[in-house]
Amino acid sequence: MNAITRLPFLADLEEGTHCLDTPERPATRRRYRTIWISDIHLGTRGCNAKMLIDFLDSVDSETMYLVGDIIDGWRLKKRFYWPAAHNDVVWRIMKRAKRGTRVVYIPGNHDEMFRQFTGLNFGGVEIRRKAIHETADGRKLLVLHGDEFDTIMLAHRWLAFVGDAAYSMLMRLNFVVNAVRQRMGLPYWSLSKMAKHKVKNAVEFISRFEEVVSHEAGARGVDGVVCGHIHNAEMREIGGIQYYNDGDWVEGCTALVEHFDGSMEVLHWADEVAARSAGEQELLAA
Ligand SMILES: [Mn+2]
Repeated sequence: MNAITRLPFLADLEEGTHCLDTPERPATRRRYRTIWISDIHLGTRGCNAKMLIDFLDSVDSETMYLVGDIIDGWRLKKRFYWPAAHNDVVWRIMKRAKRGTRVVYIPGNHDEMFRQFTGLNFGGVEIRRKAIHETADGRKLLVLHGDEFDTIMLAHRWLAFVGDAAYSMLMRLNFVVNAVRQRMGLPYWSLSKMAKHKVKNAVEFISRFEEVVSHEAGARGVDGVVCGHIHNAEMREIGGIQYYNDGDWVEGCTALVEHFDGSMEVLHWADEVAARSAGEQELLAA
């Protein structure tokens, strides 16, 4: 809790004033019915706050869901890291709520210290454990972070651990094999096969998570589910349930959006920024 009370925006909130380090771009914003973002991990070096600030200044919506791991309380407790850009992200979200956007914050496992405020309204931001979102075309989507399935995933995590143990054993074996090969004057033996084994494990973990979440959502009688947690943006149908993951702002820089007709889309913001600057270059050349 200590790290949280040290966050500078809490003091600013009481005064009701704050100067943004990066001023808001007053450009006309692309409007969506709903925006979902998660896994921002403010308070860590990995967080891509610049990209997120650009996103927040470019889009607007009637409703915005913050689907967990917004602030990384785990890391903040170990080492306090809070640059101006991270404060600017929080303030942009607070301003949005003040302007009339419905902002729903569903804390994840890294910001679970905010779960104790479930049901409260924090400067216009509703804090919920989970939510049911109804799309413009009448579908009901369960919105939650996704760490609640970690216990079910434990069985798989154990398998992944076995994979890890096998991997480190192979590494040791590889060392011995190569020492022998060197003595015999043979070239080094590639590790690529083991690397592929690791990647395959990650892919299996992701698809298993998606199946577990979809199955649980189906049991709760909804049409689909929106989550985050595994830092992998996706939208696909699994066993008649629509699975949506809004990704993250550490590597992926992705958001999930609902258009006004109820159709859904994953936005890849790094691509949008690249396309925009390419367009600007063309304009300059013309
Ligand atoms: Mn998480």
